Parts: sequence; structure tokens; C-alpha cells
Amino acid sequence: MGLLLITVFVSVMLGACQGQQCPHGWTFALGNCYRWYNGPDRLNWYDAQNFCQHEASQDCGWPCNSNLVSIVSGEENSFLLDYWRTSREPVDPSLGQHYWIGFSEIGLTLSFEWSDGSPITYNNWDNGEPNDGSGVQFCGVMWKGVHNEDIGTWDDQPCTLEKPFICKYRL
Ligand SMILES: [Ca+2]
Repeated sequence: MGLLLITVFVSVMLGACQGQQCPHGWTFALGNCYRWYNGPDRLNWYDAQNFCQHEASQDCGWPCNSNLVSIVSGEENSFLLDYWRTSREPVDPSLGQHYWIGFSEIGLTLSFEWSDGSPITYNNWDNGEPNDGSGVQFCGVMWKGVHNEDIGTWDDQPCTLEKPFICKYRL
């Protein structure tokens, strides 16, 4: 009986991350779990990445290897744009103009790489980006566009700005 209970417990714990079900508050798509953080959760890029790796990872009850979201295909970019559009708070359209993605050039290579180690298979930089404006833009965002038209292109911005963010882990 004890062994059965242990087996069930381990199965449930594993299933929380490895089954086809994401924890409460997370959304399943493309084999991954995603969660949007906004409002009081606005953080600079470094703290957002740290949040995804630690606080957010606790949701699944298992080390889920959650990181700031990586985007490896146009399909994933489209999903995320839609997820962002339907998740953000509509109270102030000037807020939520951008959210952090896990693409940055703060690592040892000094070139853009995904914080979760995903290979660079896709990009959706806006025209003229990344432009490293004022020499201080090392972290990537997805943005809505000048007129909030939800274009979902990417921009590099100063990593110290506080923004909403999306965490992701592979099921
Ligand atoms: Ca820029």
C-alpha cells in the first residue's frame, strides 16, 4: 500500500510537469506551458528571468526549468501575440505596450541568445531593430506597435525597465 501511494505521488508530481496539463494559471500550447505576469509583477529583465526560474517554477511542484519565454517559430510568435492580447489588463491601453521575452545579449557571447537555451531558429525584429538605442538596449521585448495595432514584432530595450513578462517551460 505504501509503495502504491509513493508511486501515485511520484506520478502526480511528474505529471504536473510532464503530462499534457499545465498548472493552474498556466496555458498549454505547442507542447509548452506559458504564464503571463502583469500588474505588481512588472519587473526588470533580470528579475523577471529570476522570477521565472524560481517563484514561477514552484507552481508545478517540480523543477520545471521555467524561463522567460523563448520564441522559436512564427507559430509560437502568433500564439504569444494572441495570448498577450487576451491576457493583459484593458484598464490602461498605454500600459502593457511591451513585455519581456527571453532574448538578450547579456550573456558571455554578447550576442542575442535565449535564456532557456533554445536555438535561434526564428526572429521577428521590427524594422531597424535591434538598434541598441543609446548603447544601452540589450534585452528583447514583443511590442504592440505605435498605434497599439498588435503587430507582435520585437525591439531591444534597456534591461532595467520594469515590464510585464511571460514565463515558459517545456512539458
Ligand atoms: Ca531598440
